[in-house]
Amino acid sequence: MSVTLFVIITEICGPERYNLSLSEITNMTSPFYPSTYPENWECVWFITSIDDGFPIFTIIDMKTEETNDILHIGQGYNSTGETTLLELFGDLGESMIKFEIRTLWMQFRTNHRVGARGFIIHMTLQSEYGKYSMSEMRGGFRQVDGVTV
Ligand SMILES: [Ca+2]
Repeated sequence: MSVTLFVIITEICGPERYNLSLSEITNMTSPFYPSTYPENWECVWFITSIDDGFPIFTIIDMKTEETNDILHIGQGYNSTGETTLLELFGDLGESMIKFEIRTLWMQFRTNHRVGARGFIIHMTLQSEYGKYSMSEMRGGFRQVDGVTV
């Protein structure tokens, strides 16, 4: 006797595509936030700027397992390692990240066992690059290239 399980990934990860504009703030969260995200999971999202501006992400809250459950942010539409700009994980305070790049991908990948509540991020565009001053980030964070934190 066999049992088949059906999992609808898009419902758990939320929308796959987000359009950022100058006039709106878009909320993005990890699956089930603020409840624990699933283990051995992967979500991929694509972010496009529909107005002429620069993406700004404000991390309102983030807690993931250090070094194992990682939010990757990269340039363009191809979520591969060589386009990665940032890897975020751990316990981050409220932090702001600004990009000079108009199209971004995000991937949240978790491993087995230890989980946490995940993250909530406000995303929007600003008309001028460098308009805001940045807060300090704590927790785990690796910067690759071309991003101001
Ligand atoms: Ca984990």
